[in-house]
Amino acid sequence: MSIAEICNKMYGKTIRECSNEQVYTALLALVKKVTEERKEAQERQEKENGKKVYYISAEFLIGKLLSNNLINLGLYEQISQELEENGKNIAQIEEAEPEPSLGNGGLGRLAACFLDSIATLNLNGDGIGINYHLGLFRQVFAQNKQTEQPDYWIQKESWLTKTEVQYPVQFGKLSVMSRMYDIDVTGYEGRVNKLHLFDIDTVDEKIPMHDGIDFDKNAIEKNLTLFLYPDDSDRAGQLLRIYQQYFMVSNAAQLILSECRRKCEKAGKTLKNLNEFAVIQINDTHPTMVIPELIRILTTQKDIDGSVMTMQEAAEVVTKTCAYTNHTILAEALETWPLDYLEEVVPQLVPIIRYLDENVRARYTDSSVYIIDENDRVHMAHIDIHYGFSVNGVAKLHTEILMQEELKSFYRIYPEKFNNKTNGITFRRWLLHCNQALAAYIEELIGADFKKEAGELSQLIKYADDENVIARMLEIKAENKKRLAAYMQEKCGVKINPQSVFDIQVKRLHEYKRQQMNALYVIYKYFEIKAGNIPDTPVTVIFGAKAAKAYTIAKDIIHLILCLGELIANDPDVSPYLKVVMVENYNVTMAEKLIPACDISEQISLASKEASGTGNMKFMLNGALTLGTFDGANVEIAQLVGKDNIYTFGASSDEVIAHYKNADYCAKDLYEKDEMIKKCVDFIVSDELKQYGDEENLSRLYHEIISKDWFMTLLDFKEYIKVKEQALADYKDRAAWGRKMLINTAMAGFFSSDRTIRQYNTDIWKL
Ligand code: H53
Repeated sequence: MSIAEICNKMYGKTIRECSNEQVYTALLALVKKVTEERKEAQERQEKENGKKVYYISAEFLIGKLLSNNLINLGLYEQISQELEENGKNIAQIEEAEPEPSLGNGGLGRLAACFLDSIATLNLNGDGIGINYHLGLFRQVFAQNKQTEQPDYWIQKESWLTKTEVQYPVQFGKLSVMSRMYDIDVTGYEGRVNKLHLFDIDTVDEKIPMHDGIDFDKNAIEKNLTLFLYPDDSDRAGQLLRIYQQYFMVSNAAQLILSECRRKCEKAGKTLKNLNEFAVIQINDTHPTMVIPELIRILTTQKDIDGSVMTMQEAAEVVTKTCAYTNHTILAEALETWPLDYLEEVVPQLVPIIRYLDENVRARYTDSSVYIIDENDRVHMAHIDIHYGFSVNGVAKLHTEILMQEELKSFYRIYPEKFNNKTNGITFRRWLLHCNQALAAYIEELIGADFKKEAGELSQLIKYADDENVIARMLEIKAENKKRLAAYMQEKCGVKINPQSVFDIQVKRLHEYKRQQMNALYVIYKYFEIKAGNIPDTPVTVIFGAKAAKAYTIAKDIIHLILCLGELIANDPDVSPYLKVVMVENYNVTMAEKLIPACDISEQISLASKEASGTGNMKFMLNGALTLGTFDGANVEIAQLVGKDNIYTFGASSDEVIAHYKNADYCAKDLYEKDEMIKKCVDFIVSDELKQYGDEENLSRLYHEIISKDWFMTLLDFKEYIKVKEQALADYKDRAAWGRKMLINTAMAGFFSSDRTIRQYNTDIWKL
């Protein structure tokens, strides 16, 4: 059926007569139908008896799906043309699609890229997560501060398909009945897999909200699947997270075991062979309880042959089936739950967790590897490492640090479990879709193979000295910048100069990512311009970031940036040369507009703290030059492009780790001894800036920086300025800059998530 037919059937109108929303809904129906046909053909060919990967994750930051699905199903060109012929524009139709905010940052977007690649590589693998009704909050700025609003994304017609699959989930004090919703995951010229999102029918979107997104956290039946990461600064919030996590893994375990039972029966085997049919990838520690939950089920329910496993047998089976990915070394993100919280929410798991811990204690004397510590907190990652067969980090440096520092006592015990899988991104979304002009030009130059084999991009290197090619690359970048400027004007009412350098830092707001260092640079530059040092090319510094609701200093940093933006905009001496913009409610859709237009990609985390980063890869692919520290995947980017095509600075991870060990970093000394540093930091609490902001927030941030500065902003600040100034100076030589851009795009092939997934499959999943 064509769109015209669907529009006619659904609305009795022609495409031209339909609103953009109606055309969107018609396309939704069309894509679902084509996907269904593809699935049926796939099911006819396939005997459902092979091994399958289950990727369990608290976040799947899938973004809008219409264009992604059209591209992957090979329909994009044809549909855009048909729309064009009928007076519609696909980009405008896309605007009608709400973005599901089922994730917060890199971890969730990685999960979405992985699902795309798993399906593209024709691997059998589904995602399992939670159907959050409101996802992450919508960020709204008021009085130069972040406020949080509920973000209702589920509409009557959506990508979700309600299924009849329901499972009972038993908590300590209540039991609920779940329901599974599915989203089809189409691979690029590949198979169709599924993202299973679990929910409960009793959830109440109309539950009263105070102060944006505060609600009664005790009404579990009403709020269980309402929000991603409800505020956990109090006990009720932490309990709610445990409820959510157990809900996710209880459903996962029931789904996985029911699928595997069928396969085992067919093959004449028992669940003792679980690992021949399933591999479970545990994404960070949020799904860790799947391990004790599976053990609980296997030791209480009958196996196919009527037997019931002993604890030891079940633990062995589960260990062979589960693999763990670590995404951070930040202590705050490595979850530990108080045993009495678990006792309250999931009492049935506590004896199992105790058993697992006793087993560890019987084998090892080193108390740092125990599961339950002396304060009766349960270390979730320790469960994963002891009772999983694989532990991976997400970039070379990160894995190195896990093995040598953070998890070294585990590495000593299980060297064979540790491996690295450097993250990747799907080029379908992050090049073919978001930068269509560049993708088309690349195809003109080297053919279409790079779409399936990202490594082919390296063929571009042969054009590194071709003036015409470089000129065209620069032209495409300039067009993308104009497009972004028009979009920002239309959507946010913000005017930016497309002739200026676009310097962009978009990511979650966190002190370790050091948005505050970039803000201090803005202050430096403001002083420079005031002193008559006018930049050759104006600079637009763009930020995008949400801060967790209870993360006070992060919100203060947002406040600082918004105040600086206003101060500079109001200063006629400075505003022609410097502009600071913080985009509201930064999300995947906004990233797709910003990244193709970027000149300088800010990746300035304190070395050792950013496990990998994936934004860095997206920017590089789209021809932005990285301004970054030797952290996470930046290290691998630097190796690939060579030092002339990246701007690196700052203390190495070894130096940083040594500072922490010796406790010898003192921000106050740096502040007091360096006039320029002092001048910039003092500006945070200056009268000029206070006109635009709130004394309390600004002085709290000021004191944090001079007295604590846990992520060593002042340590790298001066070198950061120097290297950023160098980048801005280099920007003037357009041909030389264009050459660097080309080299970045050419070398980005390694960062395709297809490569990452091939490695997961070869080394871990073995599907
Ligand atoms: O995961 C990304 C990394 C990034 C890391 C991020 C992440 C979250 O988004 C959330 C929790 C967490 O532990 C880690 O910060 O460096 O690129 C995907 O691996």
